[in-house]
Parts: sequence; C-alpha cells; structure tokens
Amino acid sequence: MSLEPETRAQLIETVRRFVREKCVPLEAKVAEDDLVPDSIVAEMRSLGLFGLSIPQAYGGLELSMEDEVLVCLELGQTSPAFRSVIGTNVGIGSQGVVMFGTEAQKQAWLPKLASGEVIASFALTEPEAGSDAASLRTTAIRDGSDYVVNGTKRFITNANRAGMFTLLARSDPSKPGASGISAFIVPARTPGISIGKPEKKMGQQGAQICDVVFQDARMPAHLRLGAEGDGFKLAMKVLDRGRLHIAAMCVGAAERLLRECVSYARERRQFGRPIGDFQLIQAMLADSRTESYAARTMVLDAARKRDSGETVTEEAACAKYFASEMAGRVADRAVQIFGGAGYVADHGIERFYRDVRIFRIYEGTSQIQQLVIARHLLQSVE
Ligand code: COS
Repeated sequence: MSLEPETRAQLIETVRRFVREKCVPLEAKVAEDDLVPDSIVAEMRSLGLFGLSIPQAYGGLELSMEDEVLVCLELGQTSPAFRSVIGTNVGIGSQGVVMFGTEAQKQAWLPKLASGEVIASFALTEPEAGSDAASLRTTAIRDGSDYVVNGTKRFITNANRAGMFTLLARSDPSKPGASGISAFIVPARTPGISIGKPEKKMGQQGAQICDVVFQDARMPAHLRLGAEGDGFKLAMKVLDRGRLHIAAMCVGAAERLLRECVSYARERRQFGRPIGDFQLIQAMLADSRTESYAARTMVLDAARKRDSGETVTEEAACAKYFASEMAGRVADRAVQIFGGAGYVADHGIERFYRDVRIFRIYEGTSQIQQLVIARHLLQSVE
C-alpha cells in the first residue's frame, strides 16, 4: 500500500532524524561492543520499524516496496548493524509468512514480528549449500502429525536473538534438487535446536550471525509454510524482495560516504588549498555521485515495478548486483580521498569499507545475480 505523499515525507523525515541523531553517534561504540544497545532497539520498536513490510491487518505499516526502499535509503546512511536489528523481521524472516502463510499462521506470528516482540530469522544457507541453495541437506521428515528436523544451518543472521525461524529443509530426500524442499515456521524454543556462537566477522559488528543446529527437532505439521515441495520457490520469492531492500541499503551507504568525502574534500588542505580543488579528487567525487545516482534510480524503478504487480526477479538482481558493487567502489574511493585518515579508525571510513563488503555476498553473491540476469535474458529476449 503506497503512503500519501505527506505521510511518506513524515516517515522518511522521522527515520532520517533517528539515523542522524541516534544511530550515527553510536556507530563506533556499536562496532566496538558488537552490539546494538537495547535503547536503540526499543526506539526502533516504537517507530514501528519492525513492521515496515507487514500488513496493517497484523499490526504492521504495510509499506509499498517503493516506500520501504525509501526508508532503507535512510537506514543505509549509518552502520548496517542498526538495520540488521529489524532486517530479518522486515524481509527474509517474515516474508515467507506474509506471502505463503495460512490465516492461522499469519495471526499467530505476524503481529509479534511487526511489534518486534519476536525476532524472525531465515535459515537457508548450510555449510555445503550457499550459492547452490537447492543442494541443501537439512531434512524435515514427516512423522505422523509432526516433522522431525535434522541438519546444520550456517551464517544465520539474528539466530541468537530469534524467536522463530523460516526454515528451508528437504522434506523429500528422494528428490535431491529444488523440488524436494519445503519451508517451515520453526519456533526457536523447539527442543533439539541449538545456536552456535556469533561469528567473528570482517565488518558489520553489531549484526550477528550464528550456526543453527537441529537434532531431532520435532514440530507440528501445521507449521509448514505453503505446500510440500514449494519451499525453494518461496525462498527465491523472498530473496527477490530482499535483494531490492539490500540494494537500497547500498545506495544509502554510498550517499553517506559521498557526503563525508565532500565535506573532507572541502576542509582538508594540501599544496596550499582544499583537496576538493584538485581535478583528480573531483573525478573520484563525480564517479561516486554518478554511480550512486544510477543505483538509486534503478532501485526505485524496480521497486515501483514490483508495486505495480510485475515480477522483478531480473530487475532485483540487476539492482542488487549494481548497487552492491557500486557501494564497494564508492567506499574504496572514500578511503583514497581520506588517504591515511581513511585507513585509520577515527573517521569510520575504513569501517564502512569493511561493512559494505558483505553486500556483494549475502542474499546472493554478485556472481549469482549475474547468473539470474543472464538466464532471464537468454530465456526472454526474442
Ligand atoms: N521466483 C520464483 N520461482 C523461482 C525463482 C524466483 N525468483 N527462481 C527460481 N525459481 C524456481 C524455478 O522456476 C524452478 O521451478 P521449476 O522447477 O518449477 O521450473 C525452481 O525454482 C528451481 O529453479 P532453478 O532451476 O533456477 O534453480 P537453481 O538450482 O539453478 O538455482 C539460483 C537458482 C542459483 C538462482 C538460486 O540457487 C539462488 O538464488 N542462489 C543463491 C542463494 C542465495 O541468495 N543465498 C543467500 C542466502 S540467504 S541470506
């Protein structure tokens, strides 16, 4: 549902102020503590951020994709760890329930996800199944009125805070590919689930990822999401949407870095004048501006197409691919413009450089996006 222009402007302004006044001053502390403080999480709850994409009937804001993207353009302007707090409830953790849940499943889970009372987490990746998601080995075998789950999931965002998992598991081991996979809602307190220690990562400290191990975890069959064998398609549809959300985060990060670069180029003096006077610095600023503008336009276009009912698998892959690679280039130029000051921790530029690196990997690597785009071209162009 699209917001009225005035309501949209108010929401964007509120998120912008929250990011600039509350999150930006805490960036270094969040990275050091590897934790987003409870006060910020509480404020996100009161702003309704956990429920951005959840239908109003279940307590969410039910934003259109375009409005969600506009919010992400603001959330992207600070450490991605802040967005990660709400990211799985807004995107990959909840959207399987929104798109494929029965009325009873929606009633049971969506209000709690929208309020942030329960954190959702998306359990697809495994030690041996990353880009090749259809090769996943975790099994969910029907036993009477239950399913029994065994296997290990890896790099699962927010697993250590999760109240529920959207789990992708093989319900038919006789089918090794996509068609043997089903999706499930799994309450995190189900006996037989254990959570690994948060991984030590290159960046995005404050956003945590862990292993999730299922050992004879038994759950009632009514928690299956969609039909048996439809899990892979559910995961792909969830990721189509998630990729637009991540692309918008990349644009937000690039716009923040560009602002930092412009103000540094104005104040830093070398050879008797501000470095912004030098054409080689200007070229880097111009390249970053051009690329971030192109990515912003792409993300908004794809979001609008999705809102008008189009399937945007290809556009979402283009946007995620271009925006994440663009953010990497913009961060690299930012380190170059700041020079030594960009390499030391004080200005936070090196932290952004590390933080944006994962955007080219999670929710589908750049190479997977290329593959998705090329497959669509080869199937559709006449
Ligand atoms: N929407 C709906 N259905 C889709 C789809 C989409 N975006 N993409 C694929 N499908 C369907 C296909 O149509 C096919 O259905 P049929 O068998 O009925 O024709 C089925 O799903 C299998 O698709 P495909 O044959 O393309 O599967 P592949 O194993 O070749 O894998 C890729 C496709 C590589 C695109 C997929 O594995 C992928 O996206 N990998 C990356 C996973 C990822 O992003 N991981 C990040 C972890 S989550 S943070």
